[in-house]
Amino acid sequence: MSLTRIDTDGRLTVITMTNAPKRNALSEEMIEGILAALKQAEADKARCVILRAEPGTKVWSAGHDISELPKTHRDPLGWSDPLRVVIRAIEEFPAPIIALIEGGVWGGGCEMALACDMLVATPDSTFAITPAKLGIPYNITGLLTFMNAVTLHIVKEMAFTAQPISAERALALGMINHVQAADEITRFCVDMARGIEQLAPLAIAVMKEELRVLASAHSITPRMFERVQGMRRTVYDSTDYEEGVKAFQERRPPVFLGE
Ligand code: LCV
Repeated sequence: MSLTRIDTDGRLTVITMTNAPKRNALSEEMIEGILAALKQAEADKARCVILRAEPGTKVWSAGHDISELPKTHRDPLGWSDPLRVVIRAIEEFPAPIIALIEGGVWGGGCEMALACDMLVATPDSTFAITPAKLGIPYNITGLLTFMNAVTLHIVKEMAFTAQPISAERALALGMINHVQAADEITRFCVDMARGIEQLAPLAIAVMKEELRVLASAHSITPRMFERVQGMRRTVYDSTDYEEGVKAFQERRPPVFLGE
């Protein structure tokens, strides 16, 4: 059974995550579904894509599938990790992707939403950056996604507290584009997509790629990169990393010892 649904009229593709029982956790299977839908949308020369969960959902995405995180001693967010692959696919898709958000957006799900080009959320939506809850050393391009969405102080507050922020606050911070009532949000996003469809797709595709290149243009030396990767290794080699995943699976608060 697929964990995503694709609806398309050729110009607009709507990708719906349909694994509500698992809160649309970004498992390898879920991500394969999103990637396949993006591939079909590109083949259809879609002018716009909407990425959403089922209407009325309480959780847009619970983030990385925790049960698929590697045991210790392996980078949990390496280049070929499915979450990293889908973030790049969204960023490189040659047309605007609108994240239609309802409910809670967690961790890697928050990064996936922010990797989209515009975000429209219902008033009850929330956004949380959760690595500190699990003892995960988030990766450097992932943190850049957050830094490109809000100011550094807000990224730090969200990452260091792991507390969700409301759609209202996210809008005030410029992290999302619009807040729309649940009974209007679909029409609002479709209308935005229909407007985009009337514009020059080549110009939009090139501007999207130019903005991606500019947003990722940060100078970091090989020495700086290797130092940070070494620091991340001490985290995913730690007992805290094991504890974070175990505590979630045992449905209990984690006890982090800093080792
Ligand atoms: C697998 C899940 C998940 C899940 N994975 O429903 O950003 S990083 O670095 O942290 C990155 C590594 C990342 O994204 O990690 C994941 C970060 N996500 C979170 O911390 C959110 C974890 N989930 C929750 O806190 C709750 O599930 C929320 C608040 C999202 C929903 O709570 P609710 O009470 O509505 P349950 O917790 O009962 O979850 C329903 C089912 O979904 C599974 C969960 O194990 C349960 O499965 P079973 O019914 O088989 O027990 N589930 C939820 N999130 N991220 N599985």
